[in-house]
Amino acid sequence: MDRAKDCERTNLTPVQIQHHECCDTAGEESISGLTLVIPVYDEGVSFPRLWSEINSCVHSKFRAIVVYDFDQDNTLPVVNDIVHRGETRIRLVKNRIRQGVVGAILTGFEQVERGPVLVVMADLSDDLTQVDAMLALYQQGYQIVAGSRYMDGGKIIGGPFLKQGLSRLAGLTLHWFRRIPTHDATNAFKIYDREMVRAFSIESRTGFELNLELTVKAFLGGYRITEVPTTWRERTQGKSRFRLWAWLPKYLHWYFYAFQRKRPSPKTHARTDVGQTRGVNENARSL
Ligand SMILES: Nc1nc2c(ncn2[C@@H]2O[C@H](COP(=O)(O)OP(=O)(O)OP(=O)(O)O)[C@@H](O)[C@H]2O)c(=O)[nH]1
Ligand SMILES: [Mg+2]
Repeated sequence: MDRAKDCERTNLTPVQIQHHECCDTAGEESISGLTLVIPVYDEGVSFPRLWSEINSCVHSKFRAIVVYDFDQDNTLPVVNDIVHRGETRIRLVKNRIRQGVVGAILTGFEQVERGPVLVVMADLSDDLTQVDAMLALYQQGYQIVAGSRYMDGGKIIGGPFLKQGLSRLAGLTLHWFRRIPTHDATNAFKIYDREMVRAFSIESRTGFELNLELTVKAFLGGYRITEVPTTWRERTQGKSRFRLWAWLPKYLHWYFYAFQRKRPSPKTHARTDVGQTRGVNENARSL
């Protein structure tokens, strides 16, 4: 399945599109534009197709920050090649927090002053056809817009049975029994409001439980969360670095953490860039 083909576009080629739509330079802070944070670990084979899908599917103004851990990573020459061909919206940044995907994602967040940040996996798993719709919801005032595999219209193609089963179970039970406003709290593919993330003291250190931590803290803090249906597909190239058994206790920690009392309190929750949300959640506080 090639998502680039799914995305309706004009008859521009990706290269033409880059020049046609380009507005931000990657080196500048974008106040309102979307920033894609893409952690990579040897994704050189997948990256050209990822970039082509981004160009075909994302019609909104964006810039991309690709975060790598080590200088020999085979994604680097591929991204450098894209840059040398004149692309100004993409930037390579070395993980400066801690080896591993959490440090990489947080390094990406650090590059952004404010506005929407979308975490995108480089393994072609995420549904880029939904990015514009997700951004539209962010602009309506949601601080998390989750890609959701487990709501009506969402889908999973492939992937290990046990991992998907646990993730579905967690997402659905958090929605049904805790009323978290997404069916897919564990999904990495989410837009986060940068200022909201800054209000949290992040405890995840190594694994993808970071997604659950951020969602649970946002929920408990009274931030606005919504979701759009997305299709997730298993990677066909490269190697998964997901460590189910090592990370499971951390997932469980954040799962049960969600059942504590909500603690909204002042100040942190009003998005100052969206008139309609200004003043909402005035009782929120940092978690
Ligand atoms: N910088 C950095 N990126 C990483 C690291 N581990 C994984 N990534 C990237 O994070 C994204 C997701 O990694 P995967 O290993 O596929 O993990 P996953 O998507 O949760 O797991 P699967 O469902 O098995 O595919 C990919 O873009 C990886 O290249 C890491 O240690 N450092
Ligand atoms: Mg993956």
